Amino acid sequence: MLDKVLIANRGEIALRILRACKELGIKTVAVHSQADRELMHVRLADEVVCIGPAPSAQSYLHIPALISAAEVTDASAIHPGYGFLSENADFAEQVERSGFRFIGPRAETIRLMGDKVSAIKAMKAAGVPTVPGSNGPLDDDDDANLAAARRIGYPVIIKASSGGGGRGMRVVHTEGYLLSAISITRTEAHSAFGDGTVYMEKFLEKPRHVEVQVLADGQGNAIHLYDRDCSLQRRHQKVLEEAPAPGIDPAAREKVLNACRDACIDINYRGAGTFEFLYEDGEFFFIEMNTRVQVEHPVTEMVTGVDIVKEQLRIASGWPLSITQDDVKLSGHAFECRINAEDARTFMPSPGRVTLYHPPGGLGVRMDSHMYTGYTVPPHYDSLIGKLITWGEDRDIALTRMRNGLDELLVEGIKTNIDLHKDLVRDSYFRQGEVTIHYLEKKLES
Ligand code: MV4
Repeated sequence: MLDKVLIANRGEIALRILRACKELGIKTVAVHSQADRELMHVRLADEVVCIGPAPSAQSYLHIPALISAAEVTDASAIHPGYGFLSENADFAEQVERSGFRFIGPRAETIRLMGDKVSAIKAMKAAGVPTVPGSNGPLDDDDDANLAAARRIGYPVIIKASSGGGGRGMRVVHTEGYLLSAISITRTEAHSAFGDGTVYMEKFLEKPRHVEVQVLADGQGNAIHLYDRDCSLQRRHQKVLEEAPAPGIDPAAREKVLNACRDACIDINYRGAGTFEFLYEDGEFFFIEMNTRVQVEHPVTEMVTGVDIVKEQLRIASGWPLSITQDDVKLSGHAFECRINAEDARTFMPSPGRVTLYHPPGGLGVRMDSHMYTGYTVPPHYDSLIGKLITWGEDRDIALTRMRNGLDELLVEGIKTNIDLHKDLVRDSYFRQGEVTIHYLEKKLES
């Protein structure tokens, strides 16, 4: 087992990783910026290193500072969490070249998935269903691009290969706009990502966002941990997630879950990963793969009983998966509400001092948060201050526990989105399940 892990992150996920390390008897190193001395996991870690000033670029994104911190503390591995450097292939490579284990896939896998054109190609070859599209980068050949769009059928979407997570995309409804859309998206992609490669897909107009969690040990073993629905989002920021995705066609689901597991073996995947799909009219369409632990991983933990972060640590230690597919039994239903420090109307971040924090409790209630009464939310980072997760024997019970949990949760002194969640968990469409990716934005407009 790994001896000592450096946690290259902050906030709730840093605490989540620290808890997993402690359960496995692994020593911990917390790194923090000058704005983050008061973080909960910094108090609890075996060793602490300040890695730089508040701005992320000079701390949590500063690769030499992180590697130096691993060197001076003699850490054996680095856990990147989510965001920051978690999907930076150069970071993974430098970590491993410096003699530390990167807790995640090999750098070449991160690179493969970071390039959406190559990710889709690899997944299609491995038997994962993809969106009808150009099956590769678009050339500077207007006639060929017009022909491709006609074959696919309008509307189409032009996406930057180096984009992802909603950056660098343009929808085209009619032929007259296709060529300018390709050229604008290419130019934007070039300046934003330094890569003007774009590709084309059929634009799905009312999909749900359903993703599949996988674990693989890089030694020939892989399992899926079922699916999550993350359709409730605003401007590509997820708000509320659940597992399993409700109302999915059972045959399509069985097939996609097995395809994801097989694809992991096919590409010799290592670590935790997520296959992102659009789900429309009973069909799954792969769009991207995430090579990190995700914010919403707890809903999967609640319905499978598998500790995803502990599995990441075991895999990074070189151990084979501790469980087989047959050991994974789906049980009940779980929801997660992302609690943000933000203005309810403008969604602008609302940092400041938490004058009172009271987390909810009871059977099937989990609060993943680094908050405490007196904690000051710094203005420099993401506004996520906690995640309320509930589990129940069925969707109704889990949702009732979420309504009760939100009513119990007290966060005073800063603005939060708790009232939005209280409204959502009482929304009649959401309660029925199966809302699309557009539902929340439409609801907020009205
Ligand atoms: C799409 C799509 C419709 N059709 N691709 C946005 C984020 C990026 N991961 C992919 N995205 C989309 N790709 C096709 N062919 C609609 C979206 C999309 C979306 C996807 C998932 C979650 C939220 C979304 C919000 C707007 C658009």
